[in-house]
Amino acid sequence: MTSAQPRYSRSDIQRLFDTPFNNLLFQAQSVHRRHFNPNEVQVSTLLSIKTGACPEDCKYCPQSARYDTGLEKEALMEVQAILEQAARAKETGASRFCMGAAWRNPKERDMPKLIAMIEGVRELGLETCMTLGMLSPEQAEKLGQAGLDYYNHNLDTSPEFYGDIITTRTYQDRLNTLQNVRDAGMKVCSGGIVGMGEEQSDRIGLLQQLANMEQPPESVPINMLVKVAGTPMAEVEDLDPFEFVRTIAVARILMPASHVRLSAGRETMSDELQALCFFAGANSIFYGEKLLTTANPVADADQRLFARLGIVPEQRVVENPPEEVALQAASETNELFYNAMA
Ligand code: SAM
Ligand code: DTB
Ligand code: SF4
Repeated sequence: MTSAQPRYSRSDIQRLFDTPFNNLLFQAQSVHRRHFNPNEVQVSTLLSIKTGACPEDCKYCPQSARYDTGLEKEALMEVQAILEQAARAKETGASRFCMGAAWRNPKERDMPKLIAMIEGVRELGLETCMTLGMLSPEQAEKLGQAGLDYYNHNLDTSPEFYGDIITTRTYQDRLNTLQNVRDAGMKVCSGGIVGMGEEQSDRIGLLQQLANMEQPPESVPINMLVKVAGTPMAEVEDLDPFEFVRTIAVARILMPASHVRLSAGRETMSDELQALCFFAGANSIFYGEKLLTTANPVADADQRLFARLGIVPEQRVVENPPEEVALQAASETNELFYNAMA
């Protein structure tokens, strides 16, 4: 552990949540500017590569086999079909392609196909991300070797509230997977969901877990629960939108060098609320009309929002890219994003 990494107590974090809104946002924006260009937002596109029939019981999730959400289940997609979607995401201006599977964990027989996906998406010049459930150290090693840049695995909520949401895997299982991802040299994407009926102390507990990691995640998705009919969480009460903005601001202050992603839930947020989230330090979004199975704002709407706010997509950073990709990398993302607007 680097000695510079602070450890936050619950009361440190409580104090931030208790700060008057304007002061908190000013502090978050000041921290944000020390680490990032405040007018750039990283843009990722998601694809569900294997949909539904998941054996886990996550109460928020439309893909769990335990709830009847009317979702059509689909087997693992073929590599070629995935690469076509990735190429389309690139054309629309995304810099990272995230592939998600409704699995408890990948099976050994899936590994060669997963590796081919990673190699193919990288060859297109996109950053790669996957979220496939739990990973063993060996699986993490193989995916990292294949060139996977990020692995997404969320803690979802505080250790205290976790057992109310998921019973089929433990908090420690999740921490172990994140450690395996780190040990394999990949970047960690880990965050949670708010608006599940949790207390503020659970939002504090989640952020405390993330911020106190030996090395905090490079990417921290903050999802607003998407309430899906048929899941046990379909009717939970809405979270106060200002409390959502506060959660983003506190994440920004606690993890100043991480990308904080304004993740699921944008479909029901106004442009004004999203603008407040960007001011509070959110600097990444999922872009494209679908998340995994639920709706997301269409690309046009996001392009208009970015243009109105003077925000530009962050340039992608591909480590050791093929030479021709490296040559194009500097200007291409912006061009693609704004060409897609025309
Ligand atoms: N099955 C893998 C797993 O759970 O690790 C990967 C896919 S899973 C859908 C990825 C993440 O999506 C979950 O950890 C959760 O944080 C988020 N998620 C799922 N359903 C959601 C919903 N209805 N609203 C907001 N976020 C959701
Ligand atoms: C994350 O934190 N949010 C994304 C991604 N990681 C995989 C998933 C959101 C899923 C929302 C519900 C759905 O579309 O199925
Ligand atoms: Fe399965 Fe992931 Fe959904 Fe949980 S969140 S039910 S593990 S797809």
